[in-house]
Amino acid sequence: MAQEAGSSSSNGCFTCIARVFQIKKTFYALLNITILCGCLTILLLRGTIGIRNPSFTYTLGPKISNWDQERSNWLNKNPEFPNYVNGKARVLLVTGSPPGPCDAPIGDHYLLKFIKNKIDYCRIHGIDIMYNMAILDEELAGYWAKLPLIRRLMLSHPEVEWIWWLDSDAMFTDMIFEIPLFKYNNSNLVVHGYLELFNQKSWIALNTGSFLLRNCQWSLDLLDAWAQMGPKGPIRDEAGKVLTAKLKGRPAFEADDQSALIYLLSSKKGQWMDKVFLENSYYLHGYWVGLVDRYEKMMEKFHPGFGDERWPFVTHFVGCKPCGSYADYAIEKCFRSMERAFNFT
Ligand SMILES: [Mn+2]
Repeated sequence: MAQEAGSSSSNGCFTCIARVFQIKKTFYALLNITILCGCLTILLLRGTIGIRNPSFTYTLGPKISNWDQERSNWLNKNPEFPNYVNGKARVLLVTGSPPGPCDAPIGDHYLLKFIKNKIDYCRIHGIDIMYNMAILDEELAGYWAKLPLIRRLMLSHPEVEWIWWLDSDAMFTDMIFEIPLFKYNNSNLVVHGYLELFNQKSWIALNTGSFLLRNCQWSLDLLDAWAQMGPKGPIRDEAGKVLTAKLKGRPAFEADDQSALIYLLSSKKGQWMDKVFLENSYYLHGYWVGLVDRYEKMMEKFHPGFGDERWPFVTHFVGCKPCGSYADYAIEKCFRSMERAFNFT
């Protein structure tokens, strides 16, 4: 006891210093935790309120650079899911509409007719079909939504050789015609378009309402490059100004996926165009104005199976926005024409 008491008193000062040291250590530890918490809070807030460093480029997802090899490995390991069945490439038709109801009930009625028409065509021709209503990326809403969707489908379906995007406002008007896929053995993107207009940088040189994209690394790279103008807000608004300035005939509005693709392909021709097939020998996309009024004449002279001006493969109601409350054309004319196309088929 005495020993202990003595020791305690003789070491009093040392205990004091040790205690102060201990308090300091605790203080610094707490300070560290506070700073760490502060940093985490700032990071979280940045994410929540969406502050972005403009020097960061937008990404559709983690960078993938060896997809061709990975996909080929997968196909070798899963022979029950081949990308070619009886010599025919496996095609997945992808379409979609917003998750909510249309502004008017008649819009939903026509969306139903459009999807019925697509299901019929796909069933007859052995094509897989996928209808998307989910929002996959808040940044890429509206007409940009197809990009993250296509990317995701490519990665989750290595057995699919071609993804075929078809707008919800497009319908098959030739149920017999088949896409001549053999023509595209050396291409990765097939889109309805005209080289002459493309060389003039016309904003209607090609149409992204209907296009085929091969499931490969090239396509993932294209989607990444293509998506750069998509994020909504200042990026999309500013990009819209660039596109209107650079593309012939383009009205002033925010960046859209079609203009962005034309701009990307024409400004980097050497990088992309050797794998792009501009198709116009049949209507992969057919502009409805000028087609719907000729159906009777077509029926007099021709029959389905041509896919071209004699019997258009796809009739696309560009500008009609069946699900929205405004349209470029009188909405009455749109719905009347859709009904005609539906019955023509
Ligand atoms: Mn469309």
